[in-house]
Amino acid sequence: VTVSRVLITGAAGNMGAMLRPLLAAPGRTLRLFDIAEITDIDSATEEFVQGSVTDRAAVAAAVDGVDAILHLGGLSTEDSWANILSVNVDGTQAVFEAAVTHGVTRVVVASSNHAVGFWTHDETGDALLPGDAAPRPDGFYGWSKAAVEALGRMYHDRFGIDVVNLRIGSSFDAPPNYRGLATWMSPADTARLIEASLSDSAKGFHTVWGISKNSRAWWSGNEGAEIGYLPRDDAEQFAEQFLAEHEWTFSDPILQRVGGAFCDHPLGQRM
Ligand code: 15L
Repeated sequence: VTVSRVLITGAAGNMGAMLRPLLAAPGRTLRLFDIAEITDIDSATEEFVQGSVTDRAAVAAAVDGVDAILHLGGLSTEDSWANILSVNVDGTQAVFEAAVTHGVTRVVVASSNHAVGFWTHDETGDALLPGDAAPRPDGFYGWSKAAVEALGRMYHDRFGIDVVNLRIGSSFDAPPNYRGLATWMSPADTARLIEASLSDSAKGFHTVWGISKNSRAWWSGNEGAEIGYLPRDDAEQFAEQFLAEHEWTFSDPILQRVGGAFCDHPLGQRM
């Protein structure tokens, strides 16, 4: 355990719920923050603060007294420009501002593959797409992730806050579809990535892929390895199930582009 008090924003969301038991550790308190109520608090290891990332006073209160922030709170797919700006951009800025005010030196940000969604497999060829490939957002949602990655860079350069941007692929119990054979990050690997991001090896500023050790991955594990993230799971265990219905070929636009179907989704339309 490297950090004793961790704030998790968006703790009631998919990733938050998945990670709570996995990040629980002796001597560590998880402070859970969400707009939605969480009723199954484990009072030995968790505390709950209800609020929205769009409420600056609530964010400041949640940040007060923690050692690190895992910022998962926000819209997780395409939405209107107004909602994306308010929740994802203003919300993340509120988190960074509170970190400065309260002396929190580590912020781990849930970015997304959709920050770089328009990179294609053709462009990388035999190489793997680096964790810090230039932004090429595939919608307003992906753009907000690219924007908050850059915001983190600014807070790092101005205030020395250690920032890790996680370009998460598909973090679910199992790959949601055949694309997930390349993009999946298992729950156990997600927890490994967070632990690495909270550790001393991740001091500084880092942008890394959040995926498992997938046989079909075409996104690089190098930047993750630099902060000590060594994934162990492989989506290949699900291959048979998905490849019965879909051929694995990079001429398929879903597989060809980092962002898959997000690249074709109507801009600004809630998913
Ligand atoms: C994301 O950014 C979403 O939050 C998640 O729901 C998945 O759609 C994921 O990307 C993905 O690309 O699989």
